[in-house]
Amino acid sequence: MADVDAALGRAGLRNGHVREYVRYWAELTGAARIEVISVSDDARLIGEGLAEGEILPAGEGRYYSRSYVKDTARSEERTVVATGNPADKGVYNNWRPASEMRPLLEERMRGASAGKTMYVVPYLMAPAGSPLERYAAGVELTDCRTVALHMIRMARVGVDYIDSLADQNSFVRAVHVTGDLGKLGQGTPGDQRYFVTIADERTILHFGSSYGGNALLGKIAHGLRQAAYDGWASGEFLAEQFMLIGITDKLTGKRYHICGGFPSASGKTNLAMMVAPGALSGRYRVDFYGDDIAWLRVNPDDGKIYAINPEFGVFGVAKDTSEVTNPTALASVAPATGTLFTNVAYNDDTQQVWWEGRTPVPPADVSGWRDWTGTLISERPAEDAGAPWAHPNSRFTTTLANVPNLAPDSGDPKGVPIDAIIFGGRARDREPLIRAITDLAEGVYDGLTLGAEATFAAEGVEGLLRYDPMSMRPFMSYPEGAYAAHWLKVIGSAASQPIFAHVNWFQRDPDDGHYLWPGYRDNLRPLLWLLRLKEGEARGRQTPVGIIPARDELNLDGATITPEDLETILSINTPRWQQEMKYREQHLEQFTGLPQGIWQAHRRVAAALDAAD
Ligand code: OXD
Ligand code: MN
Repeated sequence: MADVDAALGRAGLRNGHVREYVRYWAELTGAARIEVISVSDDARLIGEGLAEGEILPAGEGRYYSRSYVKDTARSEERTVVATGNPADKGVYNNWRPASEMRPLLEERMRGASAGKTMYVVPYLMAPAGSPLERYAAGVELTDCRTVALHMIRMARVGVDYIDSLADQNSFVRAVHVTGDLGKLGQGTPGDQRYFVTIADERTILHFGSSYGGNALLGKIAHGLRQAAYDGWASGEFLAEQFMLIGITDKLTGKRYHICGGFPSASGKTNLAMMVAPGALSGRYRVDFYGDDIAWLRVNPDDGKIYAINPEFGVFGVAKDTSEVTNPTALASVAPATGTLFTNVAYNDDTQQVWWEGRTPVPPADVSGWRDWTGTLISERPAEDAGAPWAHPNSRFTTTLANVPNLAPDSGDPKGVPIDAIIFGGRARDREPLIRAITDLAEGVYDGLTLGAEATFAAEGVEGLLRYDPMSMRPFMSYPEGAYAAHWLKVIGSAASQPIFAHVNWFQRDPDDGHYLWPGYRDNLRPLLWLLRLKEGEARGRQTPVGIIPARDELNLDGATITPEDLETILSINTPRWQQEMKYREQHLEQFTGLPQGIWQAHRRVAAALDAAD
């Protein structure tokens, strides 16, 4: 049995509530040793991980790890939000009673860390001094060293964050136990894994994975699920899966901030790390604040909405990251950045890493290269010859400080004022390049009906989206009707209202399938139009689904797009929209207690489409 008090004492951890919490879980999980982690432990932990073979060197100051083959992604089916109140059940939160889940998780975790070290990781999911600091502190207990290394990159980690709490008991208790990964029946009816947020007890219990999305508990479980619940319960803030950027007009000196949600694989990280296209870079600069989470509150002093990125790093998808799609990301994972790569391809001889899309074709000389499962490329069986070298969900983990265009004020505890909130799906038709929405209920309605084309087309329901409200479907922690009402209340209380917009970079030509809009850096152009519209410097064209740019209002200097393609992405296909409205109605009908304002917005848009027909 670990000597908990001695370990906590050595680390100078005085918070009595934390000490009691660590003692309880150390005993239950049977951990052999306790180690309290601060950021200053990084080099030592890296050295130990290398010595144990848990991580491999990936060139100067970069590291590589492979996860268990059946443990490479989040599992939505095994993820549960539990509370003591059945009224907290929503459509997407997989609600279960806390009284059922806690004993279940304790049973799975009992003795499951025997012989292992339990790392105590005190962390803060906010810049220190933030007005939301009391929701940001947590202590992750993990029996996996690589998870501790990731946490050091993704959160502010150190004992002081937890010892200096005004309310010593106001921290999230976040317990991660890996379990015996080879015996958990991942994806089978006997699946042993459970990823549970007991939201009204501010306790997270994750068992059965060491993949980041399941195991870095500060990020998704705390930063999104728990924080969304806290924001609702306190009435104080919103926690959303949003990117956050700043745009500076160097000519006028004005600075703007935009945040927004995009379902997976809709280009959120690329947008967050965007640099201005060459022809516009003399005038505009884009600054990065965050690519995945924003917490939003209204500052009572000036009535503006302020956003912070609670994270300290980026846990980005490697696939398709290249000099063309995201040069900023590549610079952020350059040598000497301390980056951890997971499940990309790795070369034993050269310590290089590679993933699909990094270069147009894989390295020609395959010697030394292993795929993400650890199999030598040269020895893969013939039937696997075309299989990807990297896992599609392979990742890079790097700190914000490594992002070259990190905003100079990114650590400002009060956050930055928000001018616009955008939602972006992935739609091959119907959705124009951008449509602006000036009414709050209509903006929230648009977020609730956000979606991306998924496999539905293959299943025969052509044009039906996989709806992903506000891009929060996997992270919803309370009922959707209350979620919409909370949005209306929080944003509605701001004296200075943001403009909303829906964007779509993915329209295609129905005949040859080419993308109509060049995307990537050029995505700045519609955002500049949106800001000009808000400033009253552009008027756009009102349509039933929002205001779209008049053709001559988009700054297209240096852009390559044909007049025909431009025409298509700046027009509204009324019959397709009318079809979409029927799907939306079914989608919204699932949500009990949806505010009347949202239904009114839906009916207004439907009636305007019918009138335009
Ligand atoms: C996610 C992530 O799964 O950010 O959304 O990792
Ligand atoms: Mn995410």
